[in-house]
Amino acid sequence: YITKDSRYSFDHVMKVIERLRKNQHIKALVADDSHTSRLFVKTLLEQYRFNVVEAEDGQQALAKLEEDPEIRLFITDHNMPLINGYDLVRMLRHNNRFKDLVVIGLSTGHNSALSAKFIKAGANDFLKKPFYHEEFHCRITHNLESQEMLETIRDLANIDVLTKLKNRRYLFDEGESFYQQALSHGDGGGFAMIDIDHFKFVNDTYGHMIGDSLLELVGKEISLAFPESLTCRFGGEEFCVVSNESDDVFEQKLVDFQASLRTKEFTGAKIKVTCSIGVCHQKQDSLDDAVRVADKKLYEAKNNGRDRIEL
Ligand code: GH3
Ligand code: MG
Ligand code: MG
Ligand code: MG
Repeated sequence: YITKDSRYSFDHVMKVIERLRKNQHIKALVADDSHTSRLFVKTLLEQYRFNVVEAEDGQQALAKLEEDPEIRLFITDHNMPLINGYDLVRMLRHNNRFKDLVVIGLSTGHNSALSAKFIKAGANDFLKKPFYHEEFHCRITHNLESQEMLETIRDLANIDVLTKLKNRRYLFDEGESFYQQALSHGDGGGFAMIDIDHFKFVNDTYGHMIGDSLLELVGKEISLAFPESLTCRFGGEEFCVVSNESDDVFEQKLVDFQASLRTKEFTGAKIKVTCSIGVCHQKQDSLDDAVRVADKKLYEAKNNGRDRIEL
C-alpha cells in the first residue's frame, strides 16, 4: 500500500502511517463462506493493521455484528448460505444501530447488476473479485475516512464545545424520541431544567474565562450525576436532563446533585455555586411541553429563593 511508485510524497507516506495507526483500533468483520477467500481478505486487512474477526455465513455475520458494537468495518461476500450478502446489507440498513457501519460488498464478477444492488441497499462500496490489492486498500480507506468525517461533522453539530454535553439543537432533534421512549418504558420520562444561581456574579467577579471553566466543570458534574439520562447544555448557564428512570430515582438524583454542587469548590479560585432546578413532574405529550413546564417551575425556584427544586 506504500507502493514502489516514487511519485508518492513525504506527506502521503505520513498520511498512510497515520491511517495504519488508526486502523489498529478498528475491528473489521469478514463474512465469506469460502475459507480461502476469507483468509485472503483477512490477511490483507491484517497487513493494513485492522483487528479482524470472521464469519462463515450470513447468519453468523449478523450474530457477530449484533453482539459486538465495536465492529466498524464489514466486508461481505454475496453468495453465502443462510443469508446472502445483499439481504444482509438490507437488514443492517433498516436498523439504526448499524447506521455508522462501513459496509463493503464483494463478489465474483458474473452478475453485473450486483454492485448497483448492493449500493442501493446501503453498502458504502462494492468490489468485484478478484480485485487489485491497492484498489481494495484505497476503497476501504476512502470509505472509512468519509465515515469518520461524517461522525466529526455530526459531533460538531450536536455537541456543545465548552461542556461536551449535547447541545440545544440535539435536544430538539433527538430528545423527543428519547423522551417518548422513556415514557413508553413504564414510569420514565422526567425532565429537569437546571440553572446556575447568580452566574453573572461569577463572570463579573472572576472574569469570563473562569466563568467558562466553571460551566465546563458543572457540565462534567451533570454528566456524572445522570449517566443514564440525556444531559444537555440548554444555553448559557442553563442545563437540562431528560430522564428514563422512575420519578423517585430521578428526583433523588436531582436532590443529590444539588446538594453535592453546594459543597464543591471550583477552579483555583475555589468558587462555590448553587443551582435552581425546575422539574416537569407530570408526564407531558411532548418534550416541548415538558420544557415549558420545567421552565415555569425553574422560574418559581428562582422566585422562591434559589438553590432549591420545584416539582
Ligand atoms: P439567576 O440566579 O437569576 O439565574 O442569575 P444569573 O446571573 O445566573 O442569570 P442571568 O441570566 O442574569 O445571567 C446569566 C449569565 O451567564 C450572563 C451571561 O453573560 C453568562 N453566560 C452565558 N453563557 C456564558 C458562557 O458561555 N460563558 C460565560 N463565562 N458566561 C456565560
Ligand atoms: Mg460465497
Ligand atoms: Mg442563572
Ligand atoms: Mg439563566
